[in-house]
Amino acid sequence: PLTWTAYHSADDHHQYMDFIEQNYKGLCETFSIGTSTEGRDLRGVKCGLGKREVWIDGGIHAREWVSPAVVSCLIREYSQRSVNHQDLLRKHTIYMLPILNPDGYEYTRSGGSAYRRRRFWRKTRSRNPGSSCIGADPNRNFDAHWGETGSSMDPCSDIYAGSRPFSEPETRALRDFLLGRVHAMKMYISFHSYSQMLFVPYAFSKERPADYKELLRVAKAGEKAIRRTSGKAYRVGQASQLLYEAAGGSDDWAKSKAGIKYSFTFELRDKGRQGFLLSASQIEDTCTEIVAAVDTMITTSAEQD
Ligand code: 0X9
Ligand code: ZN
Repeated sequence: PLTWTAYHSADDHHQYMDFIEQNYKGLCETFSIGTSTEGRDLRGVKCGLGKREVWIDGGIHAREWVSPAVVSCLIREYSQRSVNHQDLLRKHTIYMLPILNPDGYEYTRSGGSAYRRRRFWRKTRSRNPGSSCIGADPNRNFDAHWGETGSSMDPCSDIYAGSRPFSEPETRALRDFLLGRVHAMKMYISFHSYSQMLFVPYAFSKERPADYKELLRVAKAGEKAIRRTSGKAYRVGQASQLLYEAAGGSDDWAKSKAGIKYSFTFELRDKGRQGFLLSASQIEDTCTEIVAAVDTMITTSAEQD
């Protein structure tokens, strides 16, 4: 059903996940955390039998197409792998949700005469009372220094934080799911694009968590695995240092509010040549380097807790 030489619809992703569940009974199953504003299922696949849990999401921002592609590729990887080398999946359970913002994603795919305007959509597709502008930036909508740095209170802005923390059903669904599993959840990874970076908290300011060095150690091990695998360079550090300060993000919330020790955000390929329009021919190689990074980050963090 899915291939990794093209970008696919949210429906295709759902069908692929159903297919995985039917074919890999016992080791992987689908799960749902809720529904989007337009009623789309927020569906993912969990693989593994372990007590130590890892969360992976993609598609928070609509136009960052390589992100859902890589997360569905991770589903392929971990579902196939569980047959042979089961070690990682005996100790861990990995939750993978490819498209957290399916309404936005489908909007960017809806093309037509408004192609350019739609293809570069970033936000959700919720209505804003009193404004004709649509949507909020899901990665400014989490309750972690909400509305402070790097976000806007203007519903027409691309970085609109929303009318209140968790105003969006998509971010609420993620919040409720993760809060229900905090006892076991050890790692949070979110995939964005582009610029080839790997962030450790915090992003809202240059403040660092007490265990910053440990998180940096794990991130650097991930970065090294990428370099070994594809030769690609990813910069490692705080988003507030490497990119800009921005509050209300999922990574900061996972770390500071949900108490998930290891929290990371990836910016996938490339460094700007194609940007959001990354050629689908790069999905497979991006996936390969990210599998190496995720494997390494999971195993190298497990030594610590
Ligand atoms: O601004 C963002 O949300 C991310 N960059 S993107 O170009 N994909 O929009 C960076 C996220 C870093 N983490 C936080 N800002 N919390
Ligand atoms: Zn993004």
